[in-house]
Amino acid sequence: MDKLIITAALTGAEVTRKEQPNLPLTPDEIAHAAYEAYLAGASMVHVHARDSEGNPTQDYEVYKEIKEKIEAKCPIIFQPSTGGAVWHSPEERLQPVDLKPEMATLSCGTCNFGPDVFMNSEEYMEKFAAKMKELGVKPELEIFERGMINNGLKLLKKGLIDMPLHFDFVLGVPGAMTGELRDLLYLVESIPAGSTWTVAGIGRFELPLAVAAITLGGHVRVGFEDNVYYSKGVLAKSNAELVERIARISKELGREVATPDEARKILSLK
Ligand code: KMH
Ligand code: ZN
Repeated sequence: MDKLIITAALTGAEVTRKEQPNLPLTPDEIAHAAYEAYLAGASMVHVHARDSEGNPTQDYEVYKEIKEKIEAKCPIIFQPSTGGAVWHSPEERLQPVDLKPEMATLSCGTCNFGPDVFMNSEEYMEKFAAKMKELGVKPELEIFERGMINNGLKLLKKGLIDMPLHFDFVLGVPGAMTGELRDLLYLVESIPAGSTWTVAGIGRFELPLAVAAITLGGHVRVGFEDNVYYSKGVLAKSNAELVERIARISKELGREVATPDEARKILSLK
């Protein structure tokens, strides 16, 4: 089994300081949170930018500042979001890809997202994939529902993405697939051999799905984007605290945690 890649999803687009007082918002705060997560065992950060008022933004310059600040602190893999917030246009969402990060997310279909709709038409999935291919950015395929795997495989068939694929199963979003163990098992058995996968359980699904992924040979995403609690009713102190717990459990279960360079090899990053 490969070493475990832990991704820290530091900020997200939806969480507020009201819900999590320690949510990193500014480029300095996000870079500091990335560094703490790296020290705790994360080899990748999934990043959403916020503007000076704390609102989600996909602005190229803000992502550039965050990327540079993280790179100045540690060698963690920088993975910006192209999902943004539900109200961002596809053009806005694509901006961080111009930074040529090693990876970026690529959402593989449309679903309900709480009271909203997260729109990802075939036309735009293809545009996102083509741009990532052109710039040498490896997509992490975001899967919120079973049918989205097929949408990803269609991109593969069209030559817009390449093997080995890397999937992120985002489970437990209200309005999309639930986060029971059977959901994860169904998705894992539905992807092509040779692919890698990680799981991002939302809210109360985060920890049980993470432990399942550790034992199944997958990888794990934790962080305030997905879950602000350490345990029921108890807020986590930091993203790093959530990462540290996963690293500890993984080592207890006999699975070593990957460094960023080891993660680069596991994910076939250039
Ligand atoms: N904020 C969600 C609407 C991604 O980062 O690629 C979409 C999202 C996915 O978070
Ligand atoms: Zn995200």
